[in-house]
Amino acid sequence: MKKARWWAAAGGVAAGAAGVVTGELIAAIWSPLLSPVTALGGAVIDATPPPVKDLAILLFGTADKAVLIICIALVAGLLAAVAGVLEYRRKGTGLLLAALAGVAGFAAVVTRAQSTPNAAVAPVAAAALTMVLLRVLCRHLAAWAPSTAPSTSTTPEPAPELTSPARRGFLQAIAVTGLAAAVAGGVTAVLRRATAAAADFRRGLALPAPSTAPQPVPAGAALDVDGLLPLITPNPDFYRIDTALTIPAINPPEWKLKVTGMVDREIEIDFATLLAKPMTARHVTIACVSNEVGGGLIGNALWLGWPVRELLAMAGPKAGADMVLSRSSDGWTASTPLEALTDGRDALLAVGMNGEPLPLEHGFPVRMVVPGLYGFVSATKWLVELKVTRFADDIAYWTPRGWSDHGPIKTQSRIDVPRAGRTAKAGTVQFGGVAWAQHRGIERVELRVNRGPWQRAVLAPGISRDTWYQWQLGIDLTPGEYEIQVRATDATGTPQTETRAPVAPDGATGFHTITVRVA
Ligand SMILES: Nc1nc2c(c(=O)[nH]1)N[C@H]1C(S)=C(S)[C@@H](COP(=O)(O)O)O[C@H]1N2
Ligand SMILES: [Mo]
Repeated sequence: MKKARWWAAAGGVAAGAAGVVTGELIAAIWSPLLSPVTALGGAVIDATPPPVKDLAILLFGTADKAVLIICIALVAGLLAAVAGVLEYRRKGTGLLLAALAGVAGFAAVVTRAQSTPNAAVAPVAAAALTMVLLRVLCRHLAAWAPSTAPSTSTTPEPAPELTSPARRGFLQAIAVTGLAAAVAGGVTAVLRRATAAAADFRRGLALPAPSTAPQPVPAGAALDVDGLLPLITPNPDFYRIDTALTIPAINPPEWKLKVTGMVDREIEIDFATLLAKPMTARHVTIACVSNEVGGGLIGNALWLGWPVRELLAMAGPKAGADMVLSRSSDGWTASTPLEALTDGRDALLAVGMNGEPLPLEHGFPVRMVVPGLYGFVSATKWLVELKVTRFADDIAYWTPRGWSDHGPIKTQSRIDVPRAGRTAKAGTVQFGGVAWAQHRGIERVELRVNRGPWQRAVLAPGISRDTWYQWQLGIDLTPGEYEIQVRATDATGTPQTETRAPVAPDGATGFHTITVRVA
């Protein structure tokens, strides 16, 4: 039946639309700065020769982006229709086309400058869903109108039974698919509107220059060892941890920070007032309590912000208060010792990260950064309230869930070079990595081979005691397999704990241990 081909095309379009829209929805929730469609659009723009670009701007003016999206939608729709027909004719061929489209989306996403690991999920999910729906729809269609090889059959195709259950099955399947696509599209549009407002404001935001300049990075702080991670972590590579299913989108003109609780006067400041305060720039390495020994949930950035102690001083904490419960716009809370916010360390109401406004996923427009404390008790993103209180009276998000109410960062060290399990060349094998004990500083890093004597590594100067330090050591090794361990000693002279402890309730301990094969 000829009409079946049209139905197959329609099925392809429905499956493709549901897949693409679901991908956009996942991106809106999970990686709001980069969706598969915007990534493809960006890739197309980059690949367009300048004369064509100029022509497009001449023809469409500021509508050029909308025209591009419409073109992408038309091409995608056409491809989806073809995929539907192919899949109906021959099982697997339409799926292959959908998979190829998924690969294109994936490639576009991962090669964009603003790409993050999160962003790669959406195109994969979109392609997978499209393939599943395509197969389901084609199965229903085949039950209703079995496809026949075009020329091998001499008998005319039997006329499809218009009221058959198979027909109803197909029409229901295609209707449900279309409806799901429409609902997902609606939700995406709502999320996008909020995110777009925040993202637009962020793009246009010029951060003030710091009144208190950052500590200079000492010469030699970044060691020249192949494979070491950068001393300052670029924003796209910065680890992200939070409980937010959708990244809160806060438009700064609507943002306020309240100071409440045990204070002489409750106060409230808005974003413009905050930005007008004298800003401090500081390198601080923040870390997650859930970081396993040797793990990557740690990053070092240059933060720009107003010291929390100044805002607290304006409110006047009452005697007896010992904790500040900071709250995010989505209700998450952290319990920070009042002392850590007032003892002169650079605890900041941060608005900038590595020279740009905070990325949305890192707490735009304002977050806390407190040197020396794990993020779960200090680094509140999308900050909206500071409640001055007592540990005896208030409880933070993670505390009833098996985690401590206090969280000073434990001294730790990590071997990044050579990668675990790699084979090294016999001779002098280069080892390198990082060590951290925020707000105490690192005095020494040592390595040992097969539990032999500790050998002192070259320790690079840290930017400050609030940041991590790089280290390196060359060790002569003959062919064989070795166990290498690292240990750091903080600047108070206390070596890191050898006893292994799990991440809960207040941070892992133990020596990072790797096996190196030397050949
Ligand atoms: N609003 C909010 N802020 C939060 C969290 C959260 O779940 N919600 N998680 C905290 C934890 S556990 C850590 S380790 C840091 C991580 O900050 P990052 O995602 O910018 O690296 O944010 C902290 N701030
Ligand atoms: Mo964390």
